[in-house]
Amino acid sequence: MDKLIITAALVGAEVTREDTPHLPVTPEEIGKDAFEAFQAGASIAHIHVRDGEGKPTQSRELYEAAIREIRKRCPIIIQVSTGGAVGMSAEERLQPVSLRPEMATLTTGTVNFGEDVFYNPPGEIRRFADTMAHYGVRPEFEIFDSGMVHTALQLVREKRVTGHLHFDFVMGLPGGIPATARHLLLLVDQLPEGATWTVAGIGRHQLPMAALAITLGGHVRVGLEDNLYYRKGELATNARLVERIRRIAGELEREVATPDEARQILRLNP
Ligand code: KMH
Ligand code: ZN
Repeated sequence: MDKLIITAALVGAEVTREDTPHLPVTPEEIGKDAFEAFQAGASIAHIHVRDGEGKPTQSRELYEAAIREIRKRCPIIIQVSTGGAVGMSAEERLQPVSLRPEMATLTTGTVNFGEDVFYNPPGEIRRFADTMAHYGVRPEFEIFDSGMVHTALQLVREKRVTGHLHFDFVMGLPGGIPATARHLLLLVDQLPEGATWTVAGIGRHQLPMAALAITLGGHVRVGLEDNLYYRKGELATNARLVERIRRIAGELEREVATPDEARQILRLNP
């Protein structure tokens, strides 16, 4: 089994400072949280950025600033969001890709997102894939429901995505695929030989889905983007969520990957 890649989803687009005082919002705060997550065992930082009022934005400049703050502190793999927030245009969402980060997310379908719709029609999905290929950025497929795996593999057949394939299963979002062992196996069974996968359980599903992924040979995403609580009634920090996964992995005798080891597992360019 490969060493375990822990992704820290530090900030997201939906959670606010009113929800938790631990949410990093400024580029400097994002840099510090990425460093603490790295120290706790994370090898990938999945980032969004916020404007001066704490609202989600896909501003290239703010991503550049956040990436600079992370880079000066640690060698963690930086994965920018192209999901942004619901309602943003493709143009807006694609802005950080031109910074040529090592990775970016690529959602391969439309999904109800709570009471909203996270809109990803086929033509835009192709455009996202082509833009990432153009800038040499490795996509991580964001899979919110099972048909999205099929669409991701269609991009591979069309040679829009080449090289190693890595999937993130976002499970337990209202409107998306439920967070159960059965649904996870359904997703994993659809993957081609050699592909890697990680699980992002939403809310209270984060911990049990992470434990399943560790034992099944997958990878784990945790962080405040997906879950605010360490346990019922107790707010989490990004570092504590990562640290707990490292501890559980240790008990299960699964070693945790450094960023460079994660680069090898994901066949990212050195
Ligand atoms: N904020 C969601 C609408 C991603 O980062 O690529 C989309 C999202 C996925 O968070
Ligand atoms: Zn995200």
